[in-house]
Amino acid sequence: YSIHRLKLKDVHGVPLLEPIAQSWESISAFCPDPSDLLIATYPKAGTTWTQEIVDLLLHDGDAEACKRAPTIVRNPFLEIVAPPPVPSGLELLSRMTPPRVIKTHLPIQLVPGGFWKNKCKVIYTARNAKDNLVSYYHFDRMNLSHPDPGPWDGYVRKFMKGELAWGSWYDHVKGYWRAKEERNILYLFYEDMKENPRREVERIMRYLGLSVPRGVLEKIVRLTSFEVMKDNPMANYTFIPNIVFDSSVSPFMRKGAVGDWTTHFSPEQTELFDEDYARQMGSTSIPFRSSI
Ligand code: PPS
Repeated sequence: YSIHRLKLKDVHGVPLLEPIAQSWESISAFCPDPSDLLIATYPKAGTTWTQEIVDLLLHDGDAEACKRAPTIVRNPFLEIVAPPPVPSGLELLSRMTPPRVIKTHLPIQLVPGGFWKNKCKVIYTARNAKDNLVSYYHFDRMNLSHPDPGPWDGYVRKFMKGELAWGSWYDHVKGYWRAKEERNILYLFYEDMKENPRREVERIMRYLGLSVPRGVLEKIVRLTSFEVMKDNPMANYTFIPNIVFDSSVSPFMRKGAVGDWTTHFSPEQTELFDEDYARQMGSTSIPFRSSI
């Protein structure tokens, strides 16, 4: 098959990859089981990391069990419609029996209503805007099925305007934040996971109603470190051929760090971004680290 950079298409005001927009009716009609768990993120906020922690918690820290298949096969990516070897979400879900762990990048208003009706558990992971942007930039460079990111400066502006696939980062993080009490969403931060992974793994464990021994918890923290996951072929996306994910441009597991934006943003870009950030975030009290 040939790979080409896809276009974006508006779905209820959110730009999505064209094949997703074309299948929107069946995606939005998906009805989960109450036992299914949803892991929701803006792209590049720490999805794969959260997924690996959850899978290990559900398998008592059994590393081999969690190498049964690549992340995207273990946890279907709800809305994705892509050529092989990337399995389309709905197709994969139809072949799996609940309880399932499902990944999505959809902003909260586009999440199929069945998740709320069935009171599914939802874990949301957020990452500070500038690092999230940098990670997305490199991903859009290497993922040859995504729209061309173009030059860095223009990319920063597109991010600010919400013109990237899955739309505005600002609306995304705010949407889940506002709904988190009412819908019992566990809201995590990438920076907290970096700072104290054990504390955050424990939070996830409690949210899922699980209890694993201390030794297992320590093992899960080790197995989900950036260094270990980078070398885990079932977590690092190296199963996707280079004609789709061109790892010579940038690997999927790139840096896994907090604060990499400082090596990308010029002082002018920082100023412009921070001004706009204050405007877009307004009085929202989401505790992103202001020093980042
Ligand atoms: S995706 O495509 O949206 O599912 O990508 P996602 O997994 O959300 O984000 C990829 C970024 O997360 C980093 N990553 C990690 N950081 C720290 N620890 C662990 N274990 C880890 N696993 C993945 C990955 O390196 C990408 O960030 P950058 O900054 O580009 O390195």
